[in-house]
Amino acid sequence: MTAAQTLHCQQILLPEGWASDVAVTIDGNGIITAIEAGAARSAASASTAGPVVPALHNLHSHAFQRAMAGLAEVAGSTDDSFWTWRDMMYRLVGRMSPDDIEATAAKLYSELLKGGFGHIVEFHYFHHALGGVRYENPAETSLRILRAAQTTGIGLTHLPVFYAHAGFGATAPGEGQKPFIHSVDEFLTLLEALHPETAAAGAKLGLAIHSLRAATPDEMRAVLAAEKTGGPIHIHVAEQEREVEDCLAWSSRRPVEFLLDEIPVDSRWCAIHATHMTAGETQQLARSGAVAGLCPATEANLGDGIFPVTDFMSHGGAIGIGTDSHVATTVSEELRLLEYGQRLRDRRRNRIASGAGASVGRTLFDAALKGGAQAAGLETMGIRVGARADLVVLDGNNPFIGTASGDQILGRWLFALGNEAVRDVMAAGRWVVRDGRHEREEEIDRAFREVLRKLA
Ligand code: NGQ
Ligand code: ZN
Repeated sequence: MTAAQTLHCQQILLPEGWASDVAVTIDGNGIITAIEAGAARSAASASTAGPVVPALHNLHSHAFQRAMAGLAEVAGSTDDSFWTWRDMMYRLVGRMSPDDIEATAAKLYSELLKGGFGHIVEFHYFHHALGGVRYENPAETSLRILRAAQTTGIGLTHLPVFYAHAGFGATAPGEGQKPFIHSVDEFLTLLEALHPETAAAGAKLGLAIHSLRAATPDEMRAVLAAEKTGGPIHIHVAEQEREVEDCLAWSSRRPVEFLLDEIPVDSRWCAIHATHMTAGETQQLARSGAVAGLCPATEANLGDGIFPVTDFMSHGGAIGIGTDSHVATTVSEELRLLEYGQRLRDRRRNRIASGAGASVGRTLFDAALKGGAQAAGLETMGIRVGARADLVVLDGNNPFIGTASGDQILGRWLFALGNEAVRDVMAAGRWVVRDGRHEREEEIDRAFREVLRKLA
């Protein structure tokens, strides 16, 4: 609980557009209770140091992978791929303890807040110790994720992941995958145990199926029939061409085609990556109501390919952004790369724009806000009455930001600056980032440094 407060914002991005001289009132629970236009500065308890935009939702994260970010950029052979990276990932971070996972997640979440994210959707599959050895509490590592979110103040949608096999046709998991594996019953027990825990932590609960590789259709149906989260459902799908080939060999259908045929995919769903689709699949996925969960920096880093954003959006498809393996941790980097991928493919400019005269930055930002909130299972989003006060204050002292108005502000931040444009971040009514520093940065760094020393 914090005290109720009223913030005066000289420029602010509201759901209906940019507005000036707006007073935002936030109650002691961090919920916006009033938004008043034409307000005088003197009526507010504080004023912001620059333009205010809503914090975005980060719809895809494997927090523990932040510990190895930047360390896999060494050639193993001339044929390094997603699959060789994955082996390296199992090796480098597969032996992390619950303490290590919590410290790494806290570091990551503090960085994400500084990058302009106010909410994280954690796709959590690291359930057990090395070799698949069970912890005394089956929810141990999930609880560490909840704690890390509370430490940093970021909003959380927790998605425990069902993972059972190495590949199509229920092949046995490799040694490196054993810390991720559940039977259907074990998984449902975990979900059940997490209902009260997530509620107590103020987090949302949903679930994920790791991929069509990791779960059989029967297992997926059993999990979906029994789960009672009411939250979002995420799945990795068609990220790599080899997954498409393997899926075709196994089922004579492509992954997205198979998923949409076999499972009732709707707006509760988020298809992570969905990189490799035919035009027909793109249209069908858009029409299903599912969000496409795009992670542009990781997709570039892993050599995945380019998602058909322009096509997908032209069919009404919803998109959101995630930072996945966390080689990038900022809103600006992800949105910029998302647009640049389309430009590099088309050899044209300004691809993701809602029409002539539309700002690319604004189109990207609005789309990621809407799709991100949907994929996080939140009913409300943006700066409006009833929503959580998750606000980003851009730096009015920065000459680029201070002289810009309206959508130019997003253009400057997303295409020409980066985190130096982000000054203060409020999460649920609390200033967790001030002047580019997280309020608990020192203790978070101390614990994280220990993890890195141990893993080295
Ligand atoms: C993951 N990551 O689960 O962490 C995956 C790699 C897999 C990304 N796809 C492992 N970026 O898909 O099997
Ligand atoms: Zn992922």
